[in-house]
Amino acid sequence: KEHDAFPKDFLWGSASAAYQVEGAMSEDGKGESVWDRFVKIPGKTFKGTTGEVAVDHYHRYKEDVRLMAEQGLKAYRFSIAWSRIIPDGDGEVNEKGLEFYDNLIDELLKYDIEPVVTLYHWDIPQALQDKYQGWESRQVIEDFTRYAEILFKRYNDKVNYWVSLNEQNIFIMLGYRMAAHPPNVTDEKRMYAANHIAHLANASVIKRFRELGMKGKIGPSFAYGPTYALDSHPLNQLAAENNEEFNAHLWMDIYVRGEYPSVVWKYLERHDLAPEIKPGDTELLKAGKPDFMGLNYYQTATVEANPLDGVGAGKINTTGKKGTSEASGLPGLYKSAKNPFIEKTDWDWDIDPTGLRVAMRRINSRYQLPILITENGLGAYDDLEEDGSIHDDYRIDFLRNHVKAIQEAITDGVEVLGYCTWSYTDLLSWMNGYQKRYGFVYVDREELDEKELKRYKKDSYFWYKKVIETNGQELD
Ligand code: GCO
Repeated sequence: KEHDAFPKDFLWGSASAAYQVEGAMSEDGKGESVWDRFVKIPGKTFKGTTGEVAVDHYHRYKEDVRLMAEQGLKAYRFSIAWSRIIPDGDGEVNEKGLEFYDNLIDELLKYDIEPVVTLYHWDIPQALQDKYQGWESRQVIEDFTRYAEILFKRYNDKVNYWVSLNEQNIFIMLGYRMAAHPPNVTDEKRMYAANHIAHLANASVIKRFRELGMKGKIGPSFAYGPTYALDSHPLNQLAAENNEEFNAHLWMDIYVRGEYPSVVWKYLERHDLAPEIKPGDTELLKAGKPDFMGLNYYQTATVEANPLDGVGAGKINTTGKKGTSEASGLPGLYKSAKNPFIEKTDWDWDIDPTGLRVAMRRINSRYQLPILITENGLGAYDDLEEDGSIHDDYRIDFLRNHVKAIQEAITDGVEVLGYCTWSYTDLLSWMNGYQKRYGFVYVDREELDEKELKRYKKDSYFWYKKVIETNGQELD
């Protein structure tokens, strides 16, 4: 046999995030989040799009779950909005907010769909940003842990898979280095300080999970794509090593071992960028070891050497135009390069299924943890035909090749718990508005005036249905 089969209880899933789907921005007592505020700054999102209505999942969750059930979906990953549960972040609990997630979870369980619950998908309450600068204050560790504990206690009987922080690397780098996410900062020192505190908060929540004797499993979702060197020039190979240290090990080593990778730590010290380590920090970090590594995989990175006076962080393109992305890097360490062997998406992202296999093997051999693929998918323009069909064969190709790569990684000996595609329905792409579509289910936002937001099944919906039915045997 050329390949191992997918495990019997493999979680064929799909994913979303509160801000990107729910809408109902200030309904039922929800507080303001940093994203509700940030999108009002001109130029930050494509044509100023906001999540005020999003795809109105808050009111249409039953319809969405019914579509999942019809498809045979085994798992649905979604995030809980902190500002629905505790509107000001550290005060009164909002029972109405909890009720929404009670209902969503019960609806999923009714159809035997495993809920995978993300505690934090980038939407910290604005009140905590105003009060103490959010992730920059150690007070957030206690407040985030209290919030998590409320959810742990409420859903221990119903939820088996928990995600702590979603893509800490992304919200930290885009928030504090590139000013492309809240809190709209470009300051390396503040970035590493906030990142350290986010690590402590992540560990604290996992430690509390253990103390409470929770029955499920918990881990972070990490945005990882392996790095390739542009070519075999030793300095370019070194740049690839640097990129892995600064963009992957800096997070995953701390999650799993509670320790900064030495290359990064020495660099931070030399450049006066090191965060303050207080007594007890290392113990806390070591007590936060996850049960699995959640992997969000979209693309690989290709890099080459970057001189000391070379390119820096670069800019993020929210114009919706292809080909306007520029090189970015860290001076003296690495800079991005164009990989001549790899095709691109409509948004200039590399399409590289082999990179997923490499990612899984690297995580497996460096950390020896099972992997839950918490995101993978293709953002593209889709066309709704007159008869209500959407022929997204490019998405089917993309997903098929990635599922094959997972099967190959399983054959290589990697333990994989499941695969959540990004995303279930079309949703708001944080910076790219609604034109960048990821879903199995098309949402017609043209009808927004009438608040129609009608759902249509794409061809990929039916393709994935068959994949699930055959437990990954039939991919064509
Ligand atoms: C986008 C992004 C997101 C992320 C997700 C990360 O286009 O905005 O691709 O949808 O993938 O939120 O966890």
